[in-house]
Amino acid sequence: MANSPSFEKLQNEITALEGAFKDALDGGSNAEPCESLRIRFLGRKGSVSGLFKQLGALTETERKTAGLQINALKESIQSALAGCGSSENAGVVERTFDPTLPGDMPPIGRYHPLTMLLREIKSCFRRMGFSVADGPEVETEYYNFEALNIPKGHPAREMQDTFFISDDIVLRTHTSPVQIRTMETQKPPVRIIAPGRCYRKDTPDATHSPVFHQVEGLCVDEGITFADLKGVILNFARYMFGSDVKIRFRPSFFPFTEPSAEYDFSCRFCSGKGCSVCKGTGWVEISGAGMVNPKVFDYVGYDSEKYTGYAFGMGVERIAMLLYEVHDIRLFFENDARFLHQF
Ligand code: FA5
Repeated sequence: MANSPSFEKLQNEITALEGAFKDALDGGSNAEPCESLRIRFLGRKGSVSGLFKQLGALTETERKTAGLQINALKESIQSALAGCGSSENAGVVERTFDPTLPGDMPPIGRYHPLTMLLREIKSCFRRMGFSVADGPEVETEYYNFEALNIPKGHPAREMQDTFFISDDIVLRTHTSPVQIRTMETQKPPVRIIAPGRCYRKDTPDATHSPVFHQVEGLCVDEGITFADLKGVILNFARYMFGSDVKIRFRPSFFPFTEPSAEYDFSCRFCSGKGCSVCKGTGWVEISGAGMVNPKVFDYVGYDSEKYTGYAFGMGVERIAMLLYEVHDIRLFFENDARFLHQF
């Protein structure tokens, strides 16, 4: 026998009420206080009670079926609201855990751009047969100055404004002391780089920081010439910046090299036209360099008649500025995550 229209209508209302309760429960930020839900659905004049009132219009069989359905719905609403209001959230329906939602990703760290660059530099020089040496950042005056042919009172000490820890202990002003420490413990041939932090009382500006990094290079053997130095630096420049980069050597002075030079790389920002990074010159100073002064060989007991060598000390931040197109060295040390996350 076909169901009566009242039964069909009631069936639709039961289904609709089920949906309405589920929506009210999943209300997100608009979550309704549970007391209000209880009144709305289970109260004396609430929706469930409204369904029960319609049973009188049905046949006996229909009434049995629909009565069971409404009771089942009432129980499921009651159990969903059970315990609601007893939590600290003052009556808001407690959210159920949904394992299908994507999780909250914790912020992920990354390597500092200078760390990545130092790795690249080491990799480049390893390929050219250099090994990596290390030395202390808190250094004696002997290694930082004396053994590099910079005796007390020598004007060259003024070239590097020094942080003194005590009379004869300093924060190293350059990585050159590692040259001495290496030669003291190793016989030629020597071919090392020594990356590390250096400290100077330089006033911070766009290209100077009181803490910065250098990569020292030292190569000593029989028959080493300035041409070997130029070849290695050109190779390094091309590895880092591609075949278009230009390098230039300018005469300079360091007490521990003779002859001495400084070398520059062409400015990538302005392609050599002149800008604030290269201070209008088209070139960025990268490093001091030269042939190891025989007097330094005397300090470490190398035979300066037999051996020659070259050395260089590059500023790592200057290379990073050129490579990553960063206009101000201070950005590398401010640890602003917005800056660091770009690399
Ligand atoms: C020296 O420190 C020598 N020891 C380099 C050297 C090694 C010469 C071996 C010969 C043989 P200088 O003071 O010029 O040289 O510094 C070398 C490089 O370090 C500079 O070219 C620059 O790139 C970088 N540098 C120096 N001071 C700072 C600073 N305050 N901030 C950032 N980079 C700096």
